[in-house]
Amino acid sequence: MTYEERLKWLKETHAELLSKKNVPVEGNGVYERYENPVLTADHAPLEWRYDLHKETNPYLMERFGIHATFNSGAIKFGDKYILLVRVEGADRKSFFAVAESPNGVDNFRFWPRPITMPEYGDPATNVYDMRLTAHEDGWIYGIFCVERKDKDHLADLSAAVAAAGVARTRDLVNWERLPDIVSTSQQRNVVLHPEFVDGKYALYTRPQDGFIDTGSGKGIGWALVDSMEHAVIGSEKVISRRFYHTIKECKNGEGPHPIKTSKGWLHLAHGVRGCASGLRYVLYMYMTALDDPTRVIAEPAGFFMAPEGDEYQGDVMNVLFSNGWICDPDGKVFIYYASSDTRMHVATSTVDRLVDYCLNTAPDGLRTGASVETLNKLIDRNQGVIL
Ligand code: M1P
Repeated sequence: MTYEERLKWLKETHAELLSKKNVPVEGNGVYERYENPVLTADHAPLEWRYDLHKETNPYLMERFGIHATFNSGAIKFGDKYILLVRVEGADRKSFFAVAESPNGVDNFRFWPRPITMPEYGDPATNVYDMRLTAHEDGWIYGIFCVERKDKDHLADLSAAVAAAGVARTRDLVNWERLPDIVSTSQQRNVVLHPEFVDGKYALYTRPQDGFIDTGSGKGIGWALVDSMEHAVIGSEKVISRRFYHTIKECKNGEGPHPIKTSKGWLHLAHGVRGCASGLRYVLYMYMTALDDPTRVIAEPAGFFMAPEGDEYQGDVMNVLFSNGWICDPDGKVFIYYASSDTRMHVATSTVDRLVDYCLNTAPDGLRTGASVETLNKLIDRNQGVIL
């Protein structure tokens, strides 16, 4: 192709991808997955990827490779559905960028530039997985993982340290960076609860012994801090515990901040278990009490969503991960999830259906006999119903 032909082809295929209509697919009654991913690396603007000057780029080659668009925070901003996307370049570095859609399920378009996130302390090697919280103090906070080289193990090129970075904004363009959260352990998947609790900011935490291993960290924790300007995690209470032979045997982590409902706080989280092909990441749900957000009142057994079809494949196989959802005033819930650290998808449900799922799905009995007992109760109940 000539330069001109290539440019025409690039513009047409990009425009076609961005305006592709998305449709729901009927499923298990709890939620509907949508047919197409809502964001892929190919959605990145052409101006980010190409030098569009024929004199300096006669072959119209990509000059900045975008590899993946995944693990996105989400928020309704005005009437727009916003994803705060983890964009990963071919160089393995992640950065944040905003994409907006008029309807939450298709036509996502990136804002012209990525976010220039101010540094705090030792500049980060990588930043990712931002959770957005419009807090009742009036700010929109973003908490994200900050990865730095582990300077105590310089010879080990994979040794890194994870901390929770904090920034706040009012417009999603200009960000005020606040000090990283101080914690005695490494932290990832830290999420800010939207309301004050006992006059303090409340954090969902995920203490971990190393950069990858949660080790002695027993699950998703909860900590109250006096200020987000100098957040210091003191004591952590484990609220969603890991268990042997469950979908969260190895690790878990809070997803987006929970949704407040009349029956309790609705939580979305990820659980990780090991298998012969590596780690398997799935999504699960639980609910906590309105008068005490640390008290679990329901937790359905097993996964809420697990990879299906093409979702299994990508940069890191067998992974579903969610750090963003949006609840509309009419109770419709847009669940944004990434598959295999590669692309973003959406599934929709309602607050009523998700609460019903949590309150009426049996918990994990933690042994096979208990599962069979649960199944038999359902079969008994259905006796006499003709299909
Ligand atoms: O590769 C799967 C996920 O691994 C990490 O999640 P966790 O800390 O729970 O193990 C993160 O790096 C996440 O971004 C990634 O999707």
